[in-house]
Amino acid sequence: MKTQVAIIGGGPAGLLLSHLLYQAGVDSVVLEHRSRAQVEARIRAGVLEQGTVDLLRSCGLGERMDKEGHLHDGMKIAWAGQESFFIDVRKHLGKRFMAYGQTQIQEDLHAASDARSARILHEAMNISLHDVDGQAPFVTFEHKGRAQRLDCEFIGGCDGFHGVSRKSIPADVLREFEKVYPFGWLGILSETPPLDDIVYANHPRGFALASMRNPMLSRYYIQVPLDTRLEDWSDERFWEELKARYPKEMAERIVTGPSIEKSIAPLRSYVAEPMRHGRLFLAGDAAHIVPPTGAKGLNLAVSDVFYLSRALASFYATGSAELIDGYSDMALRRVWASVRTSWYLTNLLHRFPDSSAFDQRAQEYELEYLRGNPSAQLALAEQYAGLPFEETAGVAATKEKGEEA
Ligand code: RFL
Ligand code: PHB
Repeated sequence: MKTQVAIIGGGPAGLLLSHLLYQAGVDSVVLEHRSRAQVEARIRAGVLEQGTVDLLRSCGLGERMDKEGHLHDGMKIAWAGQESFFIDVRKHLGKRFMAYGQTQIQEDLHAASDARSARILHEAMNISLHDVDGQAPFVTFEHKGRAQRLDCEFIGGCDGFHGVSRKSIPADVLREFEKVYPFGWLGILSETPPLDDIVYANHPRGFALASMRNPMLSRYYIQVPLDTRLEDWSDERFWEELKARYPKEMAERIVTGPSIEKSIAPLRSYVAEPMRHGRLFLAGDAAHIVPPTGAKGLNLAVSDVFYLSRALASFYATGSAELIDGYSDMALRRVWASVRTSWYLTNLLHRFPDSSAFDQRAQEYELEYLRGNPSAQLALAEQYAGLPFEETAGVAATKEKGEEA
């Protein structure tokens, strides 16, 4: 087989990359090692930044999101015994968020790939990347019991944190930055009406989060120790613990019901630099992981893929490698901004098992400062909203010209 861009991983990053490249007239093949049903069954992200929403709309993937998604203006923070406060992103920045599940985005991406008969090979096993730093990279794998080879000009490594792409970059080239947190999140999905807002809670019993997918689907999380076993958490126990972590009037408004999904995710910050080696480009969780506290992971995957598709499209249209050469630095600027925000919110909102009385007081005063200080709220709103996508010199100049005219 032959293509211009081989894409490893058919999650949101890989499929969106293939979609955007198609719209720019660039051919790609996606290799995904799981089945389509397994990929669609993942329950993960739910909060989309305005930049992500705008991009999905502009590339024709916004129709169902606009019908089924729920727009909201910011997030609330509550902590023990105190009034909650609202970080009003819409008021400060004119930006909004969309509650729309990653599961639905994945379905939308599959539907769009079906409509253009995209080449997506599910259950492609033992994928291996070759000559990524040469002129003619290729990928070998097994599909339906047959050994296959895919020749290509570029490789998009979109195969998540545990994929093979990042591991194909030599150890003396790759720099890794990592922080592992001493707790995880136990999350449930329940067919019950959610609270009106996304509410992050800091409580002596641990962090909690109330979120939503639609008016009859709620998503809740609680901080748990790393050795927590799912089977020890009945729905009843979950609801009781969740409510105990919210102020009384909020707890009373939480509508409980049977869970339709329950899972535990450990929390980690990780960044790999650079995000490019030769003709291999990493995007999404393959290059970086953030703790879910800032709801940034999927949004970063989308901005990486936007930058990468634009760079590859520009290369094929003009022969210029300028954007390709700038990809890693440009993507990493946005990545580190979100990594920092997620780390800050994780520190602000969780109870750390080894924190001292000093750490605890400092955290409480940080919350107090945020609650009473509009400038601090504006700064947090800017970070929570995510940085705007960077324009390229060419695009900016054309826009300026248009504005002058
Ligand atoms: P994915 O989704 O992991 O997809 C990678 C794909 O690659 C495949 N793969 C391979 N294919 C071929 N060969 C191999 N060797 C392969 N190894 C892996 C996998 O099967 C998979 O299909 O990465 P991608 O596309 O970069 O997307 C990233 C997002 O999934 C992730 O960042 C978000 O889910 C993070 N996240 C959130 N992000 C947000 O922006 N907003 C949120 O509200 C939000 N909430 C969350 C989250 C992640 C969570 N968990 C479970 C970690 C909440 C949670 C609980
Ligand atoms: C979610 O709805 O799954 C969600 C919301 C906010 C976060 C993380 C996850 O910070």
